[in-house]
Amino acid sequence: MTPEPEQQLRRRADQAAPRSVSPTGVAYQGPQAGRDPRAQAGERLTSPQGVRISDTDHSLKAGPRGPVLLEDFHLREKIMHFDHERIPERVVHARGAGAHGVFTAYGNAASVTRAQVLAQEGLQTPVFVRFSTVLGSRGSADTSRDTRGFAVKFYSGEGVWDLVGNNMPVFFIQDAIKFPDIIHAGKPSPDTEIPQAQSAHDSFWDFVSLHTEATHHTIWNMSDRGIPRSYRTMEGFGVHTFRLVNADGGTSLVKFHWKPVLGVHSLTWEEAQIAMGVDPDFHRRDLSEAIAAGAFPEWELGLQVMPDTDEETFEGIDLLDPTKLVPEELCPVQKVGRLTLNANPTNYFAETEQVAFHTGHVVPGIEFTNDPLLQGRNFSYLDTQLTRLGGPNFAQIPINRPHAPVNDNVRDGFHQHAVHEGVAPYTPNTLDGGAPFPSSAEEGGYVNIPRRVEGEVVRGAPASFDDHFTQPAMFYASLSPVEQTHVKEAYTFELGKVREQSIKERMLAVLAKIDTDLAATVATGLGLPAPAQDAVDHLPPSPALTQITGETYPVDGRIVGIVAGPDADLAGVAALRAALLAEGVQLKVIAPVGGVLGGGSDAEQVVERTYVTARSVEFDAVVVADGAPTGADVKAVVLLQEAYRQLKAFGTWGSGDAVLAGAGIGTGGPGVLVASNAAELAPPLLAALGAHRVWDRSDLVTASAVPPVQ
Ligand code: HDE
Repeated sequence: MTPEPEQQLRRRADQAAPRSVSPTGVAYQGPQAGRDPRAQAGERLTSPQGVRISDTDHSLKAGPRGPVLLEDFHLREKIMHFDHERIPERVVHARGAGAHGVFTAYGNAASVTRAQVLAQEGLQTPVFVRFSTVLGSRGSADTSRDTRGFAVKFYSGEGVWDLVGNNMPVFFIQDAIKFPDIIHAGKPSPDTEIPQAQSAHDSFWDFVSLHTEATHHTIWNMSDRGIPRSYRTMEGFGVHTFRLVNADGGTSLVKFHWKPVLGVHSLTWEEAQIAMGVDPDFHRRDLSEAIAAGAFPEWELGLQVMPDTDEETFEGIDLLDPTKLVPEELCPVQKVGRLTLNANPTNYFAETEQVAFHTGHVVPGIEFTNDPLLQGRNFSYLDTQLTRLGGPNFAQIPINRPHAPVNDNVRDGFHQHAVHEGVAPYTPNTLDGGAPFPSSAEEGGYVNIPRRVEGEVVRGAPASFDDHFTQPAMFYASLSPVEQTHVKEAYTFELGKVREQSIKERMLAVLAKIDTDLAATVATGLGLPAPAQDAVDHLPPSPALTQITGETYPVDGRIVGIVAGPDADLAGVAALRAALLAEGVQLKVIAPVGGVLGGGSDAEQVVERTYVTARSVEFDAVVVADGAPTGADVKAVVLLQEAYRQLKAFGTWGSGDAVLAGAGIGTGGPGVLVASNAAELAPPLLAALGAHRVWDRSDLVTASAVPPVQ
């Protein structure tokens, strides 16, 4: 007699599942389009060799009390695989989040490059993007002050192109040979392994105060760029100057820019710190939830196109020096395409962890310059994959596979997945009829544009690489007063965590070259004398470098918290929700306890956050509904005060102003919107969200008044 399926699978009662929700429990239906045949197949538990397993809960023993037998191949296979589930994390950029998407070319880049991915109007190229922090380990918090990686893999018809950039346009070092030094200085101390994912420690500031070519990148890190609000609100930069080649062989020197459609927007330092504790996955969650909600993150790709001259400079700026940017006012960014992220990964490990980027993955029409940092990277990224992904065949891992046909004559090696046929994996051959054949440029082959190389063999750098201060000074001068205040606070915090006095003093001397007031303010904060040194002359400020533009941006995917309770105007809450949702903004109800408000009524509202689970950082604006509980609960007061300090817009109608008053927030203050009903609140609230923050409130809240009364 055939046993019942339940008995066959030997599920214990507490293992019974209500229904199969994933392929793990779904019956095998043969090979299916889009399914990896090596992923789960069939409903039976098997060994890796396909042997059906009768019991995976007990090891094989000599009698119920043991000992365990060495011949238990199932135990050994299961544990052996488990023991090796982790692979080495990336030495830098270990913490990341990825997404799939598409890049659509506008076609106007055809004048500068023959790369179809950029040049062919309307061409849609699938992409995978991985965002990351640099210093932290894989399990570190998302919102540390750090540079963010912005790596894009284009699966183009001409082969894979990886644009492996950052959210800052400059780098700490000019020569790849210094990379281990800066990273060793930034990583936790070798003796204690403290601190995790922080630059606020002695060794980082020791190095950057000595190695002053790091000054420019460091001030970007100390600015609001070091703590983005979301991956969706970051700019991206290729950093290096690349050489693009068009169909006629004409060359240009080009810098790549990603411009977020939502505008550039950052966290406040308070938000970043709170999020590290209450939601270490802050950016990862934001990205996946936005995509799941259909608020697809978008960027436009822009090019700064500069003539390819013998000097390789533009307006006196050395284009081979990765510590220098080219102000957009001198060379405008021309938009050449749009990136849309529209799908979350299916499996974090298979995709986001195993994706392997490499600056050397380029397609015809995209070439390198002699930037010594780029040249070093072209070695490093291949090399690192050997250890991280266990051998030379990482291009066969699904997320790394080109969408163009591959016939590469490389064979064998660790984890070879292909069963290659034929006898002649070499060139030239007759045994395979000479195949595979090389391609000319006309046939789509990668043919380097001739470029002259000459010079004496030296360990050195051009004289222009010695200018370490004019561009950081220009960057600082370009910021708005609020952003300058944030930079001062960031240096004061970071150097305040440094123990060694001489490092602080040396760093103050560096700051004095950027701006006298900056150095003096940080010195005051540290309790040290301001250095007597003049700041350097610099280029005129570049308005493109400030984030506070006065413009308004789309509000898709923003989140508004609304404080309510059983007696609140729930019809009003429902009306506000509908008005916000129509613009892609979510409303989350915050109430003293969980459950449903107004259960059974037309306007019933599910409580999404309680006073215990809500924290200011997850909302872009806070509304207090008419009828919200007035008894000043300390957690609600903290929520409101934090959101106020974080320059978030407030809204209220009816009796909600009394709740705000209980938190010391007056309705006359900047960005506190009072409406006569919920529907009237929606338009000004949406406008305030589009401006990112209530910048007018900044002076008030940095004055440290507690509570922040107006
Ligand atoms: Fe990287 N970098 N890097 N880097 N980098 C890596 O590659 C390296 C540099 C960047 O999401 C590693 O696969 C050297 C600049 C991103 O998978 C490694 C130098 C820029 C990512 C490596 C640099 C970057 C990496 C670690 C100095 C911005 C994450 C694991 C010459 C333009 C990619 C890996 C991802 C990752 C080396 C400098 C960006 C070790 C030697 C400049 C976004 O190969």
